[in-house]
Amino acid sequence: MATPAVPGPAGPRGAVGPGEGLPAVFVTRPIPDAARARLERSAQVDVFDGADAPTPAELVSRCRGVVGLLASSADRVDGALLDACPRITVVSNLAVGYDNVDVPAMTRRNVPVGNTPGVLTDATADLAFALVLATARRVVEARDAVLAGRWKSWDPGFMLGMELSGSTLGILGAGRIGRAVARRALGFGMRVVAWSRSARAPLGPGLEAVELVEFDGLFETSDVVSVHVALAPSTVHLVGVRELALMKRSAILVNTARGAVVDQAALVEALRTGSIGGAGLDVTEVEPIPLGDPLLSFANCVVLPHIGSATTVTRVAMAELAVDNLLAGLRGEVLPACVNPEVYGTAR
Ligand code: 8YV
Repeated sequence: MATPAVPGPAGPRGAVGPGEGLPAVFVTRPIPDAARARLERSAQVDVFDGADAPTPAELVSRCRGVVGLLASSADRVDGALLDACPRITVVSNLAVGYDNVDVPAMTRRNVPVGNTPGVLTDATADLAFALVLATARRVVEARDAVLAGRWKSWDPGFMLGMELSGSTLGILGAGRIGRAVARRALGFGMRVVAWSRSARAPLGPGLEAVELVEFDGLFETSDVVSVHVALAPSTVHLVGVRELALMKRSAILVNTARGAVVDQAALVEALRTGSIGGAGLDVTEVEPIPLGDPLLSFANCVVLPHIGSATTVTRVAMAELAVDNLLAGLRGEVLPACVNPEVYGTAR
């Protein structure tokens, strides 16, 4: 972990040296004890312990004077925050996604940004597949039927769903998590197709059977479309009216990436008109989703509270990597997982 410092032309701003006392950091959500204890050995740690994430005003007020920020995807980290809190030298995001961080604004101020790639791949892929199974086999609807006393007798036509074996799974975005979902789908006897802007076939060991297809073709041929692209300006509403219209009437949309990749109003309309078969969502455009949201009114739509990485093992690993990133930044070293390595003046 002792990566040598590689300062850029200007160097990461304001790195704290030994002998100046422990640097102050703000952690926006409670993190597992071992990671917190490790951080406390090298920093004065202020952990936000509110029931919800800090409001933007709370974030600014708690970040005044700190040099390190450990944020979650619920926190908007932008140029205005850094201007209000100019001592911040490093931002560590407790997530692989970093759409909540204005990275160009951080880079302009020479602030490295860390994320947590790799450690949450399997947990998130498992959850995506849980949504595939839940929607294809109507698990939540069936449980609700039991609780509501609608299980009267064994009925050969009751709660019929989609047979996964032999069906086609379309992976939208063939990064780490998309490929991990593809592996699971192959294990279930599914045909797997994938669309990616950058990946080339084969997608990796064990994925030789995955066929790369055109964007429209993915929607037209898949029985289940699973979304795995990062949220960026180019992917906002990547799945909209047009793409939903391309899908089979029986097909299911699963999203464990970011809510805004899917045009939620268009999805509501597709579910309302029955132009697709169902949806399984771990993420929504507004989180938490308001209780009156129309998405929550469809029996064939399962909405989860953004729990893709929510296993104990994974959350510990995420916190450890986020702390590694934060500590490296405080020391002026290259972050182990840095999304804007250009702050060091060298591409990595
Ligand atoms: C996090 C995630 O739980 O890593 C991501 O990008 O979406 C989840 O693993 C969440 O973003 C908390 O920061």
